Amino acid sequence: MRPPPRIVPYPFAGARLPCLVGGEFVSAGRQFDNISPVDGRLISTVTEADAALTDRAVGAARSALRGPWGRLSTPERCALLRKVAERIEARFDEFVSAEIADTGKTLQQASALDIPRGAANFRAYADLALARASECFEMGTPDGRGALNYSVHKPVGVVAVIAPWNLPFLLLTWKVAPALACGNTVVAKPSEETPSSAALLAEVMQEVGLPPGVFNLLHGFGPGSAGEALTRHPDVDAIAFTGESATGAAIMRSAADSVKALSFELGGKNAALVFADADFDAALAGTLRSVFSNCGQVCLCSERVYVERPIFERFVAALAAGARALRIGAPYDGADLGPLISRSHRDKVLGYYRLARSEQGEILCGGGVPRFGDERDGGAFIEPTIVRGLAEDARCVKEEIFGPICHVAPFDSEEQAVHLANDTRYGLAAALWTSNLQRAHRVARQMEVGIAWVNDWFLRDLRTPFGGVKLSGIGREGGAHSLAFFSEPMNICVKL
Ligand code: NAD
Ligand code: 6OD
Repeated sequence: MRPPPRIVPYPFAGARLPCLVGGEFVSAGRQFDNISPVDGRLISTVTEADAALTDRAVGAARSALRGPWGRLSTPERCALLRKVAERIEARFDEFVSAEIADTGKTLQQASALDIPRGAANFRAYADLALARASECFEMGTPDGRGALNYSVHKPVGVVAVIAPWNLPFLLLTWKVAPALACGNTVVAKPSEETPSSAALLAEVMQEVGLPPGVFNLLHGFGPGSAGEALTRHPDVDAIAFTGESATGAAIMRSAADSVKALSFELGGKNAALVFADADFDAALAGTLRSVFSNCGQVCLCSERVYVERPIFERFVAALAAGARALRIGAPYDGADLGPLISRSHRDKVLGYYRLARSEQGEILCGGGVPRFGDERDGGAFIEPTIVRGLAEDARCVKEEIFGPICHVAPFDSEEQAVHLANDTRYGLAAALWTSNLQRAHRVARQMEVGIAWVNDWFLRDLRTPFGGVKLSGIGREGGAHSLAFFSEPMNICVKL
């Protein structure tokens, strides 16, 4: 068991965060502000990579493929990845502090989920890359001597990794680790909202002695900035992206001319189905977690909760009571819920709160902004909110909101539950709550999603496929799936 984190100051207080290009930290050029969502204060400034710096980073990554990195064996590369995990753990408190400063998330979450998962991602992919087997097929030939086919895995080349702000370190390392384990070089771009844990990761990469250009870090925005420059760059071979579905579409357009390989983890409008035979208390606690974790800013969060009619009123009353009891506050206050990522995201979520009212929804709890009477009023806090009574085609039921809100509705049969859950353009995750194992399996199989949990939510084994269908993504990451995306298999046929 890890000891509770020490609270340390934000490592970049008053500083300007650099990019990392070809093994050098670069702070020249334009900069942008990094604002705390807790109180609206400026916490640091950040170097914005332009097209020229992006080009330098891609060039450095290309050269590094031909340098010492390209000659390392898989065990040597994996040993370096383990050192990365060790250095993250050695600087754990700084990582926690950096993640909290950018996002306002709770100390509990940053120290139990976000930062440990970053280190775990490097260890998991070191293990998986080492354990990976090659295919081998013996074949017959007319001369009777036969031939042997075997596959080797080569890196894809220069990989762009573009991450969102909600689980910044977890999601960036989720792609950087397998990309490096497979021998690629990486140009990473974290969200403009959350540059700090990525900046610490760049320091760690230098500390463990990764050759220059193997890991490059660019800060900046999407359109007209580092994100677009990177995804258009002709010398980037593959893009691993997590973010909004609309951004995925824009990246596809940018990447089309140079026909890049794409792995996309996109948005969700996930359903939870609570059957009357579920363990009531477990379903209630799990649903509260699946709706409100990280202030509703997890792609897997349930924004639509369907409850079987016999327990609907009781379950909804308990859910609303649970939501009202959630404590909203600053990261170190021991609160359950931090702020949203920014004021502009809060405006978007509040827009949906208003829309829910105008779409004839009944707000059961929340629906507004909490007032603290202190500096937190300058932040991006919002009330957890539950709505009922919306039509199934209401925008609040159809569109991803990405905040602490869900709509609750009853269902009367298994068939209806399946229909309601699947009646969406998204297809990321579902949570099913039932004590009937046959039903659980039957219903889970019918969910049009990439991930279904039965009697839990966000329980992760890093070897399993992760991703979505429909608007929720392209491809799968996790375990062998990530290794497959970040490698080019090549067959060698030896005539015997
Ligand atoms: P976003 O799409 O706005 O931004 C994600 C990243 O893409 C950022 O780094 C941003 O700078 C960059 N970007 C934006 N426009 C770009 C462009 N035109 N070209 C290149 N890069 C561009 O997403 P967000 O608001 O940071 O994150 C929230 C979204 O991410 C939600 O929709 C959520 O569901 C989704 N998400 C999905 C998963 C998943 O695993 N499926 C995980 C986390 C978040
Ligand atoms: O757990 C993971 O590996 C993962 N990719 C989680 C994504 C969460 C979305 O916000």
